[in-house]
Amino acid sequence: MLQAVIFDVDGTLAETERDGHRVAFNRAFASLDLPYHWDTDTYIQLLKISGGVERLTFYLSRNAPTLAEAERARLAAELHRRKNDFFRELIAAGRIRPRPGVLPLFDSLHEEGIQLGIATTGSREWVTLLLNSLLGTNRVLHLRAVITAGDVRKKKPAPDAYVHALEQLKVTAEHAIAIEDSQNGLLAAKAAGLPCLLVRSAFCDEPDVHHADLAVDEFGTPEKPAQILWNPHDIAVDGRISVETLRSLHSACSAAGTR
Ligand code: XBP
Ligand code: MG
Repeated sequence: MLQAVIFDVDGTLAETERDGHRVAFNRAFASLDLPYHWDTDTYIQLLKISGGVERLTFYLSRNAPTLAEAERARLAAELHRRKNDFFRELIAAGRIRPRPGVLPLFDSLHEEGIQLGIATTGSREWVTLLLNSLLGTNRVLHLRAVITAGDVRKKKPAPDAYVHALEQLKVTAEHAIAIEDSQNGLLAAKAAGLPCLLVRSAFCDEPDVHHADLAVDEFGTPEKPAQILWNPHDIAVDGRISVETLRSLHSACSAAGTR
């Protein structure tokens, strides 16, 4: 029986990479008068690297090769701190909105008594503010687990965030589903033994949707029904991802022994 659903944050709850992080990284570069700018194509490739600090360190190693390692680490940390300041400003300005259809699903899951959790590679420095902005304080109170980058040793695609979320929810992987938007997230959920719904995000480069147990382009609304990208269990998706969709997906995965 489905007992818990664990949501990813970036790209899943909201298009934060498109509307937030990339904009904030570029503002951080400008604030230090650095000659760097991450356009969409560059950022989509850099998103293959989990973690903002790791992304910056990689980029600086390629674009500022003469920097000593210690100086590169200091600059990456300073840029990441500034990025998070700018990202929090964007959140406070209401520039980050929930993906269409995600809040009705969140509410239905809670009404059905299914536990709700968060597993993100993002930093708690902004996750708490973003969750309150996207979900509202009442829905945040329904969250029984919020795992962020600082709570785990290894970031996605390692399974750590999902393993930790299951522990906090006191649920085993057999009784839960993960909802993700990207290749790294999908691999992390599968490595933790979870069936995974992929709601592909705007900045997600061609993920191998075939790792997902069900993949759609959006959560779906009456105005913009969900389009199926991959459906190996032949789950009925009537234009949107509902509690019934997730229960059917969970049952099919349990029956097929796929997790
Ligand atoms: C996505 C990430 C994060 C964000 C940036 O996390 O990889 O690194 O891109 O956040 P998820 P930070 O999809 O797992 O929510 O700068 O705080 O790392
Ligand atoms: Mg994500």
